[in-house]
Amino acid sequence: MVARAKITTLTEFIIQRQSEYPHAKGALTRLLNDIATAAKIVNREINAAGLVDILGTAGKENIQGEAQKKLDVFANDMFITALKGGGECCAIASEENEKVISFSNEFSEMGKYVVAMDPLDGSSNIESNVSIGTIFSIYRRITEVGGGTSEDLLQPGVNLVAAGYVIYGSSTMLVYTTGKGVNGFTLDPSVGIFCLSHPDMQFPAQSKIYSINEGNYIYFPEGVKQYIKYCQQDDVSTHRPYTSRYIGSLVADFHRNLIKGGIFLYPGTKKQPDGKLRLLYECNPIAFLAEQAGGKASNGFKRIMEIDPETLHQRAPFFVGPREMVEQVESYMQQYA
Ligand code: P6P
Repeated sequence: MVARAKITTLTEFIIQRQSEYPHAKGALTRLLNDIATAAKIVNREINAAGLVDILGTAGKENIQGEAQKKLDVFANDMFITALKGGGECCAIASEENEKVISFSNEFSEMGKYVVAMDPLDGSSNIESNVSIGTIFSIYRRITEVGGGTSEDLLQPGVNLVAAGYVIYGSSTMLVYTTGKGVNGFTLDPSVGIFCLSHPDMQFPAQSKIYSINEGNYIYFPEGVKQYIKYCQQDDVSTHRPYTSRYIGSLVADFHRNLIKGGIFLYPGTKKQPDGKLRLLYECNPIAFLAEQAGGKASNGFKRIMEIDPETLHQRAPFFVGPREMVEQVESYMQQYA
């Protein structure tokens, strides 16, 4: 009889880890499970999306008889519904909503947490079947009573309680941290359970990938241009020239870099001085994961997680990956500032 390796499910893992937080009463556990539940529903729709296109008339109306929703709106609705129904979250900031979504029903007002999320990042890639993702981050609320407000959400990344992403790719994975390392769970679609598949994720010791949209080269700051030249120099002792890899989907690019080793860069440009990525629900959660995996995240001059957000959707130049690679970019940015 071949002994079957013990599978640790996401729920078991969260509960096991909850015991490490003496003050925890299970609320964060339930909140993380609410997010995982919504992710499974979104995953099912994403996998079916292509079929709707291929089969034409199929999916003309979804099971509720509603017109097929755009996937990112569908994903947004799913996460909002799950978080509102779970009672642990009193407000959400979403890439899809201009203002804070405050839950002022008596059930959710008691929620101790708020969530900043990008429900379906990179959704423009869905028709080309490129991996896309959900990015989430969790803060403790600051206000005492009532539905959450923007005050609860406009917190620096250093205040994060938890952060993670779901990548909808060749397999669907949920990767998250609560500040005690990074762990990855792969969805077994046959039973709808996330199983621990990547314990204690760390950037590899040697990294040789750089990810940047070089189509914007002429608009990059000089420090970034110099760094790209550095990546392309021939120096065996530092594994250069590096390999260039860019998917154009933040979660997919970051996940590959975390597994294989590499830096992701989305700098500010002459056209967009603060870059494209949003501090609250793209940069901060990815930065938290990167730091917990032994890496670093910077805007070129300052630790991303120490930036005090002023508005919900503010952008930030973003350099994230192994510590030494990010520090190399920072040195060029500061030298050519
Ligand atoms: P560009 C996707 O639209 C996204 O928000 C991120 O997922 C991705 O990293 C970035 O934009 C890609 O932007 O300008 O290179 O197409």
